[in-house]
Amino acid sequence: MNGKRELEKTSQEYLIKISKKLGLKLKYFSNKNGFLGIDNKFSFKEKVIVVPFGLEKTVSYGGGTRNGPKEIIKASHQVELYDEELNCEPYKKIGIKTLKPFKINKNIKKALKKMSQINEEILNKKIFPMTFGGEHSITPGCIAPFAKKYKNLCLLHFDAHADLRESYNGEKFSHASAIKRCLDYKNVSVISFGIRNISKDEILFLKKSSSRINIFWAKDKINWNYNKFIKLIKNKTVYLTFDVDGLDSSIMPATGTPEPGGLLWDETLKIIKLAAKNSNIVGADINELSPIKGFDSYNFLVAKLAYKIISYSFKFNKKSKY
Ligand SMILES: [Mn+2]
Repeated sequence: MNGKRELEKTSQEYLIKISKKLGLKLKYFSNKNGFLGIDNKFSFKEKVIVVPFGLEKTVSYGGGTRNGPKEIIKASHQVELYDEELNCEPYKKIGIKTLKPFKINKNIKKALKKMSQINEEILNKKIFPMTFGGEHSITPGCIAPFAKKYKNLCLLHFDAHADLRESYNGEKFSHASAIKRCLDYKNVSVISFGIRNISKDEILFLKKSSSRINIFWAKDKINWNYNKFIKLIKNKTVYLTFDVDGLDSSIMPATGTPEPGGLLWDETLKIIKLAAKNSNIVGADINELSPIKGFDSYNFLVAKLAYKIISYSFKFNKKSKY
């Protein structure tokens, strides 16, 4: 008996050792140097981990997204911690830590694997990952552990582009195929906002997959039916993916492929708030920011957007509300 118990104990220890070895070592910035520049003296148990992942491999027009995470974090130090709409300092209720950047492999498949390992580790701790790209091609890696864990996963997708191409410039994992790669998981569906750039082939795929893809076209935005949106997202497990070119190019020119006719700030917040109130948002990424030297307001917009996404997601969530 004792011998058996002993054996069980050692094999358990062995498994723990192995899983520790397999697991990534998560290293954090001091809170002061991380997202929002939180006072080091403030102690908390984190519910959100910010993941900087500046992958830049497949951009097709302007480059520079690799500098996105660094500039968003820098700009976040100027974001007011008090939220006048929510009447509190959401970070105090939530608890936010920021990972130090990982070395990103030049091979895109290996880089995506690393991204999904990071999120798997975070998800295992029951923590909400907020990832800063980098280009949009990171998203299939980000959602992989969520698609594994949840029976159904709904992507709430903001973008100028449908990103439904099978491949682009010969690359299956291109940023122009980001959503198509996510839909390779059969339990994933998508609701897209702000789309105003789509190819003929993508339209064909869209028609074939209409049960899994719902698009709120930018051209229709004055007439968007928000009740339809609420019905679509009601009680779903949601991962939010935000390509900043979904925003109008007047407020967000700092991106590789800016497009006119996009979302404005208030409209964007309205959609995110409706989603937070009606579903369970479990993780998010913001990508494709390509900082322009001397124009900090665009970096600031993204930093503030990230804080709003986190704040809404917890404030209005039935399980985790504060
Ligand atoms: Mn895009």
